[in-house]
Amino acid sequence: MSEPTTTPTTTQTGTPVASDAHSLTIGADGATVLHDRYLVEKLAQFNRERIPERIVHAKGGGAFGSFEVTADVSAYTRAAVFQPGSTVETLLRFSSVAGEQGSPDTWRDVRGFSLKFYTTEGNYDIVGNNTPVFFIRDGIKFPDFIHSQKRLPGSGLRDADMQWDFWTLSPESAHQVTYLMGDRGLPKSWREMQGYGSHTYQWINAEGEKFWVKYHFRSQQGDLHLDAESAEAIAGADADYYRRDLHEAIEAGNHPKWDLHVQVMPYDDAKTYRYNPFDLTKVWPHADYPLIPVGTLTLDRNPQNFFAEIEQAAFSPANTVPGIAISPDKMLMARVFSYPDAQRYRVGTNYNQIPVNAPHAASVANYSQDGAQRHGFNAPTTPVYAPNSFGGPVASAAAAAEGGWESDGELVRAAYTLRSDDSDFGQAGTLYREVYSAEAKLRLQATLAGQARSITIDEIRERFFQYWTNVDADLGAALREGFAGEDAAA
Ligand code: HDE
Repeated sequence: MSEPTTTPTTTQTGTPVASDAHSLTIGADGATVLHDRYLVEKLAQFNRERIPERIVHAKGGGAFGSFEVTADVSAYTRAAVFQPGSTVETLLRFSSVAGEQGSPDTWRDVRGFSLKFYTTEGNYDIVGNNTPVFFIRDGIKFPDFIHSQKRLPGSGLRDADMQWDFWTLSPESAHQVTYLMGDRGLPKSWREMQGYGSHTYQWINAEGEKFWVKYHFRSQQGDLHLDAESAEAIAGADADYYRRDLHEAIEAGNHPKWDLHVQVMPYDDAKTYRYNPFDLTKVWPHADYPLIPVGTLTLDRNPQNFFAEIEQAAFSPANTVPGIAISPDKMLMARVFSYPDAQRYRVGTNYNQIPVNAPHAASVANYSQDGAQRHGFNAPTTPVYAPNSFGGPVASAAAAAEGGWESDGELVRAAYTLRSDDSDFGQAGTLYREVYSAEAKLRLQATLAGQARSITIDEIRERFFQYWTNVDADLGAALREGFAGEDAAA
C-alpha cells in the first residue's frame, strides 16, 4: 500500500478526468449522455482488451532469463549465440496445446517449450515441445489433427471418438501418442520437464560445412510427473497450477535451469540413414548420435506485464540467425509460413515492433514501412526503396545467405520415400518396452483403459485395440482383455 497519490487520472490523451465513479448524467437520476468522453473511452477500450487467443497453445506462461554457452560447438555452427563465452537474454514460454486460455494446466496434454534468444545477430527462436516427436509428418494435416483434439461444433464438447478416430487413421501418430498417454502427458511442473526442438535443424560452421542437429533441453530440476488422480484434483482446485508454480519459484529466487545438448549428424549421413532423419515422428538413437553439451538456460525474471510480454509474445521457427537454418522436414517448412501468419492476424502486422518481439541485442534496418499501429520509423533521410544511391541498408549475401540443401524432382503430393528401417510403430514399441519402467507401463495401461471406456463407437474402439497391438502385442492384448472383462461385468 502507498500514500494517497496526487497524480491525476487522465484520459488516454493525457487530460485530467473528473470521476472514476460517476458517469455524466442529466441530473443525478437522469439519462447518461454520450458526450461523457471518458466513460465512452473507458468502456470502448475495455471491450478491446482481448486479442484472439492462440489457436493452439492458448494457455501458458513464461519468464525471462539467459542462456550461457559452457562448451565449444564452434566446429558445427558459426551462430554467435552458441560461440564459447556467449551469454544472451532469453524468453521461455510454456503452454498446453489443446485447451483454451482458461483451461486447467494439469489436463493431460503435450506441453509447449518456446524459446527466444535475443542474439546480436537478431532473434533466434526454438519453438518446441516437451516431447522429441510429433503426431503427424506433413503440415497439411495439422488443422484436421487439431480439430479432432478440440471441440465438436454442435455441443462444444471434447470427444474421445474423434480424437481416437483421427489417431487410429493416422498411424504415424503412435510414437507421440505413446508419450502423451505416458508420464510426459502430466508433468509435475513446467520447471520439471524436458524441452526439445523436436525437428531436425541445420547448423553451418565458419567454413560453410553443414550438419543436421536436434536440440535437447534437460531440466536440472528433473523430469517428473503427476499421477492421474493428483492431476485431476489439481485441475479442479487450481487451474493455474503450473503458471503459479513458475511465478512463485522465480519470485522466491529459485531459478529453474536446463542444460542444452545437441545431437549432430554429418550432412551426408542424412542421404543414407536407415530412415528419413527429417521425419518428425522419429527420434535419432543416442547410440548413433550422442548428446553433445552446449550450455545452460536459466529463468530468473518474471514478466512485469503478462499481456504485453507473454500474451503478445510471438515465437516462430522462421526466426533463424546466420549459422542456423531449417531442414527439409515438411512440418518445419509449413511452420515457417504458419507462425508469422498467425501473429500478423493475432497481434497485428507490426507485431515485431512490440518490445517483447523486437530484437534486444541487434538493430533492424530495412525498407518495411507503415501498417496498423506502426510507431518505429526510419530517419526521414533514409531512402524508401532498394537499390538506392543514398546510403540505405544493403542486403549482404555473404553475411547471411546459407542454409540450403540439394533438391530435384517433379512436383508431387506424396509421402516421404520409404527407407529400409521405416515404420510407424517401431519406435513407439521401443519407447514402451525399453524406456518405460514397469510402473510407467502400468500407468500407461491404466490411462489407456480409461480411454477405451470413453470411446463410444465400437469400430473406433476396435481400431484403438489394433493400434496398441501394433505398438506392442502384449499391451494390445491386455487392453482388449481388460475391456472385455469390464464389459462382461457391467
Ligand atoms: Fe505449432 N503453432 N504448429 N507446433 N506451436 C502455434 O502459432 C502449427 C508444431 C508449438 O508459445 C501457433 O503463434 C502448424 C510442432 C508451440 O507462443 C500456430 C504445425 C511443434 C506453440 C501453430 C505446428 C509446435 C505453437 C498458434 C504443423 C513442436 C506456442 C499461434 C506444421 C515441435 C508458441 C501461434 C507460443 C503455436 C501452427 C506443429 C509447437 C497456429 C501449422 C511440430 C510450442 O501458428
